[in-house]
Amino acid sequence: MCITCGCGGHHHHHHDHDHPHDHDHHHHHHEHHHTHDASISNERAIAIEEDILGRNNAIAAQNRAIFRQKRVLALNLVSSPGSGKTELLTQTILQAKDQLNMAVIEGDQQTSNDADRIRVTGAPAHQINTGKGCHLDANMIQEALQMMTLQDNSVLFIENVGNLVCPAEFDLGEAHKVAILSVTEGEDKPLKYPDMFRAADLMIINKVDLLPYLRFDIDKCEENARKVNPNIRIFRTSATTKEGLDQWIKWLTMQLAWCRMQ
Ligand SMILES: Nc1nc2c(ncn2[C@@H]2O[C@H](COP(=O)(O)OP(=O)(O)O)[C@@H](O)[C@H]2O)c(=O)[nH]1
Ligand SMILES: [Mg+2]
Repeated sequence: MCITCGCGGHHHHHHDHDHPHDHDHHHHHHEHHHTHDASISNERAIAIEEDILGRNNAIAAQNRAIFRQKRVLALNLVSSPGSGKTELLTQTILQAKDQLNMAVIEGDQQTSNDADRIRVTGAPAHQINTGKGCHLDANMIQEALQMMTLQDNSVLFIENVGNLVCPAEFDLGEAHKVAILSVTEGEDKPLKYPDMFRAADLMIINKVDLLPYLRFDIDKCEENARKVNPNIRIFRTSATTKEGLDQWIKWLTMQLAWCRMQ
């Protein structure tokens, strides 16, 4: 749960000031625990979590309506830091730019490095800095959309903050979450971070060019992912050698066609 990592702190403090009576009423017996996050009651933590996620989902639904209206295929790319999200996007854009209209929203705690890397390809990129935030939320995407011009029938890649835990819980309005796992991370990660691999419709196993140098059992990795999510689609890629990119681009083209028929 994202709230347990502390990133919900700001939200619930505001909330306390906005609606003090609600909480007095519902959580009267826990009143003395309220001052510090560390001593937050379980029951209250769940109430706060539901509240934050409920508000996020409402904004995500608005984003989804915008994407639908413009026939935009929005994808939420989630992974740990360094799995190759930006590199994969850069190479995808270079390889597919004659066939597909693509734009990127980049999420990182600091810097505009990744948006700069994307812009080199010629595709538009908008950078969001989350500061201490460990994930993007639907409101950040809504604000970014107001600063971008979304093309009809285009693909919008949203590169989330590198983190295999918190982004699983936050719907941004995307059509699919795409989980990227690189082969240097170990084949057990789908089992250790099941929420993320359950939330994703597609897993990309990246950096397969490094397989000869590692003891990474790629079949076992796929088996582990299917254990937590039997319906997950899986592609194997290398952003460096471009192996497997054609398959991924074909999938994008098919998803976009599907989007246009809705
Ligand atoms: N060998 C290899 N390196 C890769 C591949 N994809 C990305 N990298 C490298 O991995 C590092 C992290 O990539 P980056 O795109 O910044 O990852 P991100 O943090 O997920 O956006 C960079 O040094 C990339 O050059 C790949 O397929 N093979
Ligand atoms: Mg990146």
